[in-house]
Amino acid sequence: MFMRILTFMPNLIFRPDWFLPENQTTPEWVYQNRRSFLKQLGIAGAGLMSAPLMAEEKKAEASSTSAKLYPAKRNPEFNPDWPITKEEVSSSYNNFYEFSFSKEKVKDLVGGFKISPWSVEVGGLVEKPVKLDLEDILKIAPLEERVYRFRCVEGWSMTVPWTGFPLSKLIEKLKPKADATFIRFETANRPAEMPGMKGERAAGYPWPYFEGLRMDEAMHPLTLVVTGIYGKALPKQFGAPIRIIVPWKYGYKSPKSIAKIEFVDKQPTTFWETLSPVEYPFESNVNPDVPHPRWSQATERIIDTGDRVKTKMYNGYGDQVAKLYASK
Ligand SMILES: Nc1nc2c(c(=O)[nH]1)N[C@H]1C(S)=C(S)[C@@H](COP(=O)(O)O)O[C@H]1N2
Ligand SMILES: [Mo]
Repeated sequence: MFMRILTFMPNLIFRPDWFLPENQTTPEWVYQNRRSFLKQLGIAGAGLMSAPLMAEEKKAEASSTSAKLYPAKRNPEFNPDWPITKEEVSSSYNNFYEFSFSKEKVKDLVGGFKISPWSVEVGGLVEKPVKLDLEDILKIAPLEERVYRFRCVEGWSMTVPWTGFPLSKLIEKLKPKADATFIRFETANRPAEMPGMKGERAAGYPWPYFEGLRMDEAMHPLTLVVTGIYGKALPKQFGAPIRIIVPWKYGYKSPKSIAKIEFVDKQPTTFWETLSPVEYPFESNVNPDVPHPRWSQATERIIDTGDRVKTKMYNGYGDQVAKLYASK
């Protein structure tokens, strides 16, 4: 009986059919509360559930899910020979222009950004457009921890333990159509919560942040959906609650706080490419031999030690990804 009510609730309409039944994930006390609430009102009909109650329930589900998920087991297969960058340093040196143009300030400006509840809208060339709640996404595949190197186009780098799962697992669930050759991501567009989107300088940027990948790049086993770092849920400055990580490309190809995913049949434009196609082309694989028009890419600075080291082709992931670009 109760499950029948659930299926009629408006915010569950978009839940995909592969989503687990609600009662496998909702703490028992939430059920008890909801039942007695209905009893109090003397109703058991469809469509009468109050919105605030649903929001509370989502919050409870989100926090209980999060507590169970982290830390995830580290996958030893992905462990470059570099020391992990100190968390204090990487979490206070963030490119997230929606909040600030200054890397040191981002962490202090994310407080008003609401990351729960969170959903991702999926559309374009896909069998069935859906709106996925974060909790649904977290059930697609087991989370694992992978230590990856990360190289920003500005010439700095870090090595961090991300928690997530291969983007390919999500794409398989979404069933893009055969003519989908690219995937496009869009970051949440919330100027009221993102102070960096306001002001004169911000007005020159094509918000919201958007990025894209070829479908074979998106399906590559190194490409991750990331929801955590350093053994816990992503802090907001790292792109909470869900971002993409593509370790062989410059950092801007790893969009944060994803709100939209679209499958398309033409190479999409990107935020940085729109601003300067010569400096930030669509492909943007890490390559020490191709200088940025304004600086060399031959070396990089490790953000916590300050050491300057040689940049590696494909950021050190050539053995895994060079074949994607072999025809060139
Ligand atoms: N939405 C959004 N995503 C973004 C950015 C941004 O400004 N907005 N900056 C990019 C750049 S340039 C880099 S280097 C990385 C930084 O990620 P980190 O703060 O987790 O190190 O995020 C990328 N993703
Ligand atoms: Mo970057």
